[in-house]
Amino acid sequence: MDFRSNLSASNSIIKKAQSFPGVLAGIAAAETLKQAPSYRARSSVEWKTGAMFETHESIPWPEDAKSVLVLVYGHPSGEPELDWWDGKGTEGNRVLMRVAEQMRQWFESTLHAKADPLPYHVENGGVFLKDAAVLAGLGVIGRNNLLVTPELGPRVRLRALFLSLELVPTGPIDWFSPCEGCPSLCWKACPQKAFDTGAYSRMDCILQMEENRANVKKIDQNKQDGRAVEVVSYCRACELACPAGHWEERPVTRYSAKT
Ligand code: B12
Repeated sequence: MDFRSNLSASNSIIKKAQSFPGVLAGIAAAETLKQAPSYRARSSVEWKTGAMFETHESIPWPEDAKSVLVLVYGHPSGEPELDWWDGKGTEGNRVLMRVAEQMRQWFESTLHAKADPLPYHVENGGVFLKDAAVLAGLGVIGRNNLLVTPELGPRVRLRALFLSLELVPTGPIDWFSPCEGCPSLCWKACPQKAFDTGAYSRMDCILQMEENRANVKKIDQNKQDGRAVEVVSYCRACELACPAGHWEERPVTRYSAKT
């Protein structure tokens, strides 16, 4: 595929992905993602069922995985239910999975190439989504250790697909520095003081998650029969404290492939 058609393919993929309400999208090169910081980091933190991602390197990516399409869905502070874990997943994640599947069908029928919606967990064959999003130009990593987007700050959730086409990446960006001049509100907000050493402590954060799971919340989720449903509302203190992004707005189309 020559450069011009490659560029126009990137643009039409982004345009299609962003036609879904509330979705932003970007493209990263799979080769570049393999070198990203999370792939270089080592950890074997135990958490109930065992190491959370120590096996991630043992799952080889498919050879035809050339690009990664990253999907971003806003979880504004005013829609907390998108983030509630109901035992099977969260509503926000289900939205992203539906969009990923529709993108797969569109990609295969329109561009006649392969698209693979990826699992969420790296140890099941997924990718490190924050790194992929940064490389795709969707934001930067903030002091809260999260992807911070210009549109919604860190209040977003991510999914990705492998694409079998080599495409022009849409990032990274160099014009967005949300933490500059901020008195680290995210660090101060953490109930476990997980940033007290000046870096994110995964172990402290996990303790908070365990506490959240022990405190399920009852809500009338099923509006038809009014049945109470139990959900876990995981801590979001470090994202909700972040002043970056336009809190009330749903994102607008911003991205196009670089020339
Ligand atoms: C395992 C996991 C957890 C674990 C461990 C987290 C951890 N960071 O280690 C636990 C359960 C504790 C957890 C907690 C949370 N998580 Co979590 N988690 C994941 C998961 C599945 C993998 C993350 C991982 O293991 N990373 C590897 C470790 C080694 O690296 P890391 O700590 O993330 O730090 C790396 C990056 O910051 C990167 N990096 C740093 N600087 C730079 C610069 C550049 C240029 C690049 C490219 C990369 C980069 O390198 C670091 C490693 O060196 C991802 C989904 C996925 N498939 O990616 C979601 C994910 C990261 N989690 C998410 C969220 C929202 C949360 C929570 C807010 C809880 C919640 N309510 O959902 C907290 C926030 C924690 C925090 N402040 O980091 C979102 C993040 C969205 C965002 N805006 O960034 C993700 C992407 C899932 C999603 N649904 O979209 N999580």
